[in-house]
Amino acid sequence: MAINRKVQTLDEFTLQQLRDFPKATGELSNLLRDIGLAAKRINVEVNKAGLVDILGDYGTTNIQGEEVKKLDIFANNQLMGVLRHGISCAGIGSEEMDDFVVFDDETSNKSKYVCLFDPLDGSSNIDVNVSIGTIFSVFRRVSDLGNPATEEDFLQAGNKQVAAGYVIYGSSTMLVYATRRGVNGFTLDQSIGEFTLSHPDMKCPPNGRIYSVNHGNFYKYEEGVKQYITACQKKDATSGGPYTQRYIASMVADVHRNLIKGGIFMYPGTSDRPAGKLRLLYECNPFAFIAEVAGGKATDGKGRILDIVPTKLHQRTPFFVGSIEMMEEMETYVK
Ligand code: P6P
Repeated sequence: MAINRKVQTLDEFTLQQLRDFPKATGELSNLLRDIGLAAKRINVEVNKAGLVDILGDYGTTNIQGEEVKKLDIFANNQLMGVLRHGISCAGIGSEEMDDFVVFDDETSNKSKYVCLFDPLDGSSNIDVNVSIGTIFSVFRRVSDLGNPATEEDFLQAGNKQVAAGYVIYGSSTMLVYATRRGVNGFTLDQSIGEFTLSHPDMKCPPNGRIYSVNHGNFYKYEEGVKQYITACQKKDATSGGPYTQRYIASMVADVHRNLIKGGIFMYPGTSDRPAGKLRLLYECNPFAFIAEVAGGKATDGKGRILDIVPTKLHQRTPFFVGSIEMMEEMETYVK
């Protein structure tokens, strides 16, 4: 079978980036390849999830006598494992862990980067077979190399991210990541077990007609949000065509669709949860970075997500992200 030389794998792509930047040490490329490896291992387990009854329920031991870990714990351990044993990451922050984990070994302490991630966002959708995802954010350390990473390395504003991305475990498995140079999407080619460049230089359409929000919370939203949602429902041919509401309560899937087709995703604050539900460091910052590099916009309803200086690992924020013209119209209602 002829090998398709035109298709570039994630490894080849990151190495090419390295060649284009001779001054680069290769640490970021290594880190991204490490994440790609973890994603491939997570993908295998996510695809088996439907077979859990056969393989043994999570939290029990399977027929081999091994403990069957909950998928999000499994995903967390895969990511932490590849990053701890790599040469590019000094520590991590994870949705699954109460506090930061500083690797604190000689090699890790010399590493330039720290990583934050939600190892398996939307995992509650696994048993209904809705696409789920991994979300990650990479910062250059501000603490002295050679010493263990510190909390300041993790609590940086999102505008300091050097890379951010996500993996979507859906009808196909894709890894999408952004650096300041652009957003690129890689689809897992199962025949060679490699992520291959399928969506080069992704751009968020400046406008769109998809709006994504949980209508179940409508009466808990602030007035401006309710007015904008109502305006979305009233769009018709005179305003460029009716909008359509798409929301599958899996952020990676909802935002990925809107990034490709154009649209706006909202998880506003509510009367009972004014800070909303989504986490700043490992859900909103990564998608805000990706959206802005792709030409879109991301705010908390009042200001730029990437300018928020975090104080806590798991802090939440209201979140609006998407096509720039839709975001700007939303902002005329939501102040
Ligand atoms: P709700 C999944 O649990 C998640 O964290 C995001 O992936 C998703 O966008 C959101 O929560 C859905 O929340 O309250 O609408 O069910």
